[in-house]
Amino acid sequence: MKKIVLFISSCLLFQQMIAQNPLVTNIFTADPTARVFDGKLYVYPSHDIVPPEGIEAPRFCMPDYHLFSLENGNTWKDYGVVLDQNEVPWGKKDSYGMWAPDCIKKGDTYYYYYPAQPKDESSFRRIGVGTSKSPTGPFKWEKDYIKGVSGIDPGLLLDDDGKAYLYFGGGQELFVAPLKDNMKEIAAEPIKVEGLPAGYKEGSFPFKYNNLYYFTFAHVFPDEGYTIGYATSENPLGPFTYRGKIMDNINNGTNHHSVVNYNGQWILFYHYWQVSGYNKLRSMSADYMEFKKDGAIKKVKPTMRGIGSPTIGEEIQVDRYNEISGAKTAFVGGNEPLGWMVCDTKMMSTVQFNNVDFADGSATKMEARIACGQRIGSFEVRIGNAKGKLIANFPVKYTGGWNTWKTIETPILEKITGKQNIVVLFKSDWGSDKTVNLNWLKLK
Ligand code: FUB
Repeated sequence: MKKIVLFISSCLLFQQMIAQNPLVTNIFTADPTARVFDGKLYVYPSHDIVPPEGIEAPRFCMPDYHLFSLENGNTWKDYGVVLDQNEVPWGKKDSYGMWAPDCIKKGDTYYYYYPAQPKDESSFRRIGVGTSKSPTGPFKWEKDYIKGVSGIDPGLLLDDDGKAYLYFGGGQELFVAPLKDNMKEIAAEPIKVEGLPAGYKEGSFPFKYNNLYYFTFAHVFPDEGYTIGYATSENPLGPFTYRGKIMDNINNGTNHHSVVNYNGQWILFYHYWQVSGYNKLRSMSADYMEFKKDGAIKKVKPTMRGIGSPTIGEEIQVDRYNEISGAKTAFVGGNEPLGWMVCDTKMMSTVQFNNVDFADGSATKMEARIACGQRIGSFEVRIGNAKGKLIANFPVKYTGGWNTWKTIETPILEKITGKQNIVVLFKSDWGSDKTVNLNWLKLK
């Protein structure tokens, strides 16, 4: 165990410096439910920990919940523990079973739903609820669990007519029940969510788009493992029609997700274990999602790039690219801080990085961290594509080798504002098969 913790600590240190995905690296986070409240993006995940000394972990070791908000488009603020397992009024003490939660707003009240192991041992998990006037709590926890509901992974839908529905469960079948106006009791017996494919399912997450109800869920295919699937219906209670996968299996132990529209862009939140290398210490991630014209969801591929939007003064880690052509990425060597670089940059190779925030256009210079092992070359930064507007030109010279790093800067040639996709175009004047190794760019 000591070895696992040491390995994880060194990974955490590394990830903190360069991370875009996963979203946070100071703790492990799983089952991310993202919500937008009054224009601000919040995430309500669960929390994986390394089992404390002497604790026999019950599958996952999950003692409490944190919650996060997105600040300045790029930083996740951690509000600390919102609920500890031993504060659950009806919960079994030290059960380490605080699995996937959800939070929604009705009127001026926020309702936080969570599963936990009940002390009356009446079920594997029951679902409790707490209320607050703020999305970040503190929440007032109901003394008892929601009667008539037994299962994991609450997913909430608040319909346009003010009616709310609680979806939940894990197994071959998932369930839905309408809630009473008080949001703390079910208004009718849960029914099976009809129309879903065979196989193990969990992680219910419903939402409504273009008057269609989308029911999304984690779905295990025996020969593939965990995927994220979706089904649609014209009725929140179903029956639904299975429409396919949103995310293929990503070699994960589990996957669990949510879908949110933030600033006009759809985002899929999910988890992965890229930091720990261990499928019970997961890290939440997010990538953009798109709909087709017929309402189908395009499959989302997990990226390292994620949804971050670096702005003036922040490192643009170009190895977290959106597209790359004629170049590769590799681990940085030499005396450089740990990180990754774009390398083997052939003549006219490109790397594209989306959503760079030029803000009010006050940046006048661009910095680059480079290493160059040949005599001369250059790279350009353009807007949109390789033929787009030229905004910066970096001549490069021998820095002492491909692992000898130097920060160089050049003027930004035109005032650029707002969020832009940038393309770096590499040019080798000597016909060499590589131009420069590039660690990061920065607007100044
Ligand atoms: O995080 C614990 C459980 O693993 C969740 O409740 C499931 O959805 C799966 O992600």
